[in-house]
Amino acid sequence: MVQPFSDRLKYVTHPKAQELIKVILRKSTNLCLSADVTSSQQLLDLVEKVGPHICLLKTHIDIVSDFTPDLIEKLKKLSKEYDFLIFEDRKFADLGSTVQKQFSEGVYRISSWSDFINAHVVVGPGIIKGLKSVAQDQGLILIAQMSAAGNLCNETYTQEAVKMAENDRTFVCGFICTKSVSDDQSFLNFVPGVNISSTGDGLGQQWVSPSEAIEKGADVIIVGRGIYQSSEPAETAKEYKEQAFKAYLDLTKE
Ligand code: S5P
Repeated sequence: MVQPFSDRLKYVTHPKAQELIKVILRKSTNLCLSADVTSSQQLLDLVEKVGPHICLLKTHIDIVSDFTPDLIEKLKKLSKEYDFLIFEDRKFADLGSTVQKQFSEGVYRISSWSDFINAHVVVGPGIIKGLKSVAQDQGLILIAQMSAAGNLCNETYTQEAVKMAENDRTFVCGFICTKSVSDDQSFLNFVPGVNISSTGDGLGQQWVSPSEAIEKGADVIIVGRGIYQSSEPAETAKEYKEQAFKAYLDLTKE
């Protein structure tokens, strides 16, 4: 049974997840924009337009060809102005000792600016320990399922991901999944693979509608091309926001 966001605040313990729910309630949106564009200006222009409609901005910072640390400062400023959090979709997937460096060092210094990060669980719990050892105040999202056709996250894999999350509630705050993977109301479900006008991209991605994603257990829907490839990204984001939030309200209504 899905609980209203206001009730979820009683169960969700991670401070970043609590912060996210408060943003969702303040702005009446559970939409995350996946801003997969490849130049700083495109990214800033997109966020300027879509910022008012989202609770969360998801970045792939390593696809921005002209990245400089100044971009992060500008994104942080926009996140304050428009009231959203930032999730760097780095999908860490290596040994604890390697991810420590990937998370905190290198060009991107992800630990210095992200609110949320994610990781694959194929490596085992050492990855969680490694990331946690250099985290500042981030929430970790474990990839329990994937939206791509033919992916290898079977039920056993998914349940192992859930167990790893249960073993570290001070750091893990939710899952990337295609449907609800746990009855535990303290974890948030972030569901990618959402698009209103198409069901696939010919490269394995599988899309469902915002309401289907919510009915399957999404707390937050993640939308990329559906928004940034639109000729009117702000209008389109508003449409996704309204469809997803209405579906959530319908589902949680007494
Ligand atoms: O299983 C997944 C996990 C993720 S994080 N499937 C996904 O599509 N993603 C990400 O969500 C993917 O890397 C991309 O950034 C976004 C989906 O973009 P869209 O254009 O397909 O909506």
